[in-house]
Amino acid sequence: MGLNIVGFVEKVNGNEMSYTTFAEKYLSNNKPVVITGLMADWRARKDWLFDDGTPNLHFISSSFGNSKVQVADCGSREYTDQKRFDMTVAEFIDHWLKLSSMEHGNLYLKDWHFVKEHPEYTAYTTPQFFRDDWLNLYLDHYHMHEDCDTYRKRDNVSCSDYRFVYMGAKGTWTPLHADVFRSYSWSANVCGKKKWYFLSPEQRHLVFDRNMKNSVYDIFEEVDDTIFPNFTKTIWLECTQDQNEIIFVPSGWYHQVHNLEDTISINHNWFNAYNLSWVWDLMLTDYKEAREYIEDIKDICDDFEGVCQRNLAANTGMNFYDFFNFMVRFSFANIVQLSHLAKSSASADWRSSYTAQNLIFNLESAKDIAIKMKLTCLSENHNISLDFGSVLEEPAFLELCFQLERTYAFIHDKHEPTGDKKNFLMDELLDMGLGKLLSAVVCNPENLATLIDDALLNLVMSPNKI
Ligand SMILES: O=C(O)CCC(=O)C(=O)O
Repeated sequence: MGLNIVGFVEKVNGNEMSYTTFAEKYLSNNKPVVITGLMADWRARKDWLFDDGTPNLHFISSSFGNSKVQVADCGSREYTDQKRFDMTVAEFIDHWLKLSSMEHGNLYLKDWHFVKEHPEYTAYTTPQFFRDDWLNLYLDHYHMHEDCDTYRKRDNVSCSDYRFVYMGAKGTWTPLHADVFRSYSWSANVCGKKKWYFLSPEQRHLVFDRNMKNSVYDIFEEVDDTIFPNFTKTIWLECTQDQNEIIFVPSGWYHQVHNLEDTISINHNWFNAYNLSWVWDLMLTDYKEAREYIEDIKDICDDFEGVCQRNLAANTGMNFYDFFNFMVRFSFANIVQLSHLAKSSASADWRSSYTAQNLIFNLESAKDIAIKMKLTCLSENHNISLDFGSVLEEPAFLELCFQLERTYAFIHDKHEPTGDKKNFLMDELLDMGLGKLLSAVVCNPENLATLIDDALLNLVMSPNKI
């Protein structure tokens, strides 16, 4: 029986849509959309393609051939993914060039950390709609998971960012999945054509087995209804994405993707205030699973909670403490930016500006998650303690604050500030009556929620200090 396809993904011209409309219609409603008109001046389109729009594989091989990348064999399955192995880009392209025009490719280059490896080569600029990206902004300055054995085993680049290039001949594909951390993703076709099949998060349980452990791998193979009894009830959205089009994939939507032509795409995973709760909810589910898995050693384990957290990080890329550290630093940075805005704004109603509203929304959503975290976990016997004063002295934090300022200036005012970033932080906090925050120490989610409340009370609720 074929798939029950009930609709298509909407297509809009990105040049005719404001950021606020995108945020309200698609980020907030968690709805997929294809956006056109945003890739015209990308260098990747000029350098990586021939005039007829087909990929110039010789250029890519001669310019970036030494890069080590992961290649998936689309014809063989390994657990929940395709079998992957390492190759150089040159080896991958050699293989691709040997395919005859009639042959379908099986090798698919995935998750190439192109920006990280070639920062000097600006292949593209991230469109405004996808700039409010806390994940990559943070990873540009900090590691998500610092000092555990599992992290050291990974190579330097593997979890350094979530900005990727994908390249595959016609016929290559990606099995059914939802994205890492339940992040959003965007994927731009530099050339080629992709077919996407989407299942909404409300239907997610229908592609799982009775124990909710394994999900369907390929929606086009014979799905065994004794294992996946509800698969026949699923309803799908379909989308054909052409070259120069960017698709927005919302949080928690399962999707399977097929390259209908030789295709090169650029994609990012990201999260922000709109989908932070998705990230936390998934982490909690993964944590419970990691705990259940080793429940039988609980009584003989000295540090059972520590082992659970280590396994959680090994399985997913971060644990509660990593996420909490991230949340605290990110909240600090938003408070700094809000006080900077209050101080530098000439107008008395600075609070109603788009940037101020965005920063306030960020802090409120971080507070909501801190409250959720407080209700569920984060034992007291851990060694997290971040004090505002010391974080302000971290060079990486200074850079994070500056990048945050640039991000919202680009999104809301369409310009990026220059100027000396080192001047403002401490003095401005003192000027804004936030001196108390400098000695604040955050050890648990409750401290974080209180700190955010205090900052918002001082900056937003109190009479204007300007
Ligand atoms: O393009 C592909 O093959 C898969 C991309 C994907 O799953 C994503 O961007 O979330």
